[in-house]
Amino acid sequence: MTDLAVIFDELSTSDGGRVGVATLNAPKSLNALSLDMARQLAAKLDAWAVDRSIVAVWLEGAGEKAFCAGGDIVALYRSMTEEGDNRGSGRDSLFAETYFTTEYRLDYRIHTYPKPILVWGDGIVMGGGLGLMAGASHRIVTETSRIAMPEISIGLYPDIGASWFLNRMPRGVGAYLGLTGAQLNARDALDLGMADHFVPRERRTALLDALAGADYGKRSAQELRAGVSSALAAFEDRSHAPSGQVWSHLDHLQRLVGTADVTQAVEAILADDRDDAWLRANRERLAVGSPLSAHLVWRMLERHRHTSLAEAFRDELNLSVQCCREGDIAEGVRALLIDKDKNPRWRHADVASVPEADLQAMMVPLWRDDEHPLRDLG
Ligand code: QUE
Repeated sequence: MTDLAVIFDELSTSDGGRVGVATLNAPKSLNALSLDMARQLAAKLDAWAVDRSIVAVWLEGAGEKAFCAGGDIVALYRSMTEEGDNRGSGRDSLFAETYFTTEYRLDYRIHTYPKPILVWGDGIVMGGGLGLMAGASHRIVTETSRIAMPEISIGLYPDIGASWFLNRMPRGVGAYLGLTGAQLNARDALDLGMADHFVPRERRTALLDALAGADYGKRSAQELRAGVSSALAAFEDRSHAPSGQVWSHLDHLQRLVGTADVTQAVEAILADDRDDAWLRANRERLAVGSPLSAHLVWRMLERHRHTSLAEAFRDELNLSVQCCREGDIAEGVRALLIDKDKNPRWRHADVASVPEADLQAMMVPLWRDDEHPLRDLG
């Protein structure tokens, strides 16, 4: 056993190159992305980007259960509630600022990376895990993939670029996923453009062997893509994918959230009595989620309908830090992961009673444009 946060390896290819392999290594916490992991992965991606012999990157999680269950919200919770090592905790939120800045910068790096990045999205891929997968050039899902943006349950909102990518799904679907934390399977992820390939999980090793045996030509960006694509083509087998939930319910979901405001959308989802296990689980998650978060889901999707990915990340950094300063997140993490009483006492009784002034306060800019920690993105 090793206690490295991320395990790095390099697979030799038959044409003299190497595939960089990065394994998130915290299986007991479902590979939740710690600040250490994010820093190490970012540094290695920088090195691999300029290393001529590296033809592609493979990113996966250790263990059988998860690629990555999300961010390190336990560390975030500690920084909000404890004195000591996380100096500048509490309202100064120095840890939160550092954590989210590092995470979003890494996510953005993956979106704009100059070489192919394959993500093996097996098992749980949620929140911060989806942030790592969303921007990769080759997003692979399997029979066990479970993908979601579950932040409403902890008093956060879909961050990690979701303000941008949830806006690129069929109208209303992003809002529904954010409000309910609905879980997508491999078929849904392919349908919604969140995954590119389905590969049965028992073919992982064979696929890695094929990547090592592929021809990457003279290493132009196009030849690297061609090498990866030719290796993947032989393993894609969508006949093994489960049947999806979203496409079959699309008209229904769009009717539920096709309302003038978030209060009506939430009322419509909660009042729905369609007898379907997936829809019911989504209603139940929304019913106990943070009312403030429901508003933030809706508002961020409105704000970022036409902005760039970089602008979305900058705005998310602002809002995520504000969520730590005055939102519901400490209480949400306490109830779900610390005390595990599953009984969060949110700041507001329901979605209808969240005052506009409270939302405005969350959206107050924390930095001047030329001092924003992510000012250099884009
Ligand atoms: C919403 C989230 C997260 C979550 C649950 C939510 C999240 C996250 C984890 C998580 C799960 C298991 C672990 C762990 C963290 O759960 O981001 O360390 O062992 O990381 O409802 O956003």
